[in-house]
Amino acid sequence: MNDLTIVLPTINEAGNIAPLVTALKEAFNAPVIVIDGASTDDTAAKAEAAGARVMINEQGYASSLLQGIRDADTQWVLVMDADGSHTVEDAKRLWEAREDADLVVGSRMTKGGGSDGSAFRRFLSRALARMFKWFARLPARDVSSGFRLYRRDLFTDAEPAARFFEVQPALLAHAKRKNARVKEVGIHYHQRGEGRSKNRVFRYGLAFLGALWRLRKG
Ligand SMILES: Nc1nc2c(ncn2[C@@H]2O[C@H](COP(=O)(O)OP(=O)(O)O)[C@@H](O)[C@H]2O)c(=O)[nH]1
Ligand SMILES: [Mg+2]
Repeated sequence: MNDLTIVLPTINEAGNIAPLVTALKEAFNAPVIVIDGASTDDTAAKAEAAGARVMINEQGYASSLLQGIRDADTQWVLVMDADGSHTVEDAKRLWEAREDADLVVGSRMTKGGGSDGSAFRRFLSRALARMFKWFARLPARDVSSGFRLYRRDLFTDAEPAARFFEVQPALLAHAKRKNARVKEVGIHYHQRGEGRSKNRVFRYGLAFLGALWRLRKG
């Protein structure tokens, strides 16, 4: 399976990263790149010891994700969270769904998908999905999911005006502009393992609304 690179954006995931890298290497026999936002714990050392290549990017989540896609040299790039929310089993299901697709979105909101997130987080992601559906008509329902398999050559020129997690709907808009074939596959979103979420509802909520405004009726 040499046409795949796995990209894991991280900040302070020392308690989660090593077993994930090990399990991914075992399951896929593919290079794993950790794009680290200058963790203050030993995420980088643990990732390297487990067999990942580590790159530092302090420009935020969006820049890290795009760097991962650009720096890979394989046909496919799988991006997932490194905190235990996304599982290797679901990663395999995304990989198996790639035929006839340019982008496979791991979705909490299609058949077989679900989430253990707090009721508040579930409400927020559903509200976002609904708003983007009505105002931006993106090609997937779960617009904020960060669990995705990208056909790399369609995304190397993406330059979304995004810094944080709102890069997710912005990349769906890019896929739409490119007439990419988008598939949604049900995944289960688990509570994170160790450590704390970097997501801040107010700050990132505003960023999502800004993205919605830019993508309206796109
Ligand atoms: N490189 C990088 N990774 C990030 C950044 N913010 C979050 N991450 C990683 O992105 C993934 C999702 O972030 P997380 O904090 O769990 O957000 P949540 O899942 O929405 O609560 C995790 O693997 C984080 O370590 C960032 O600014 N830069
Ligand atoms: Mg998380």
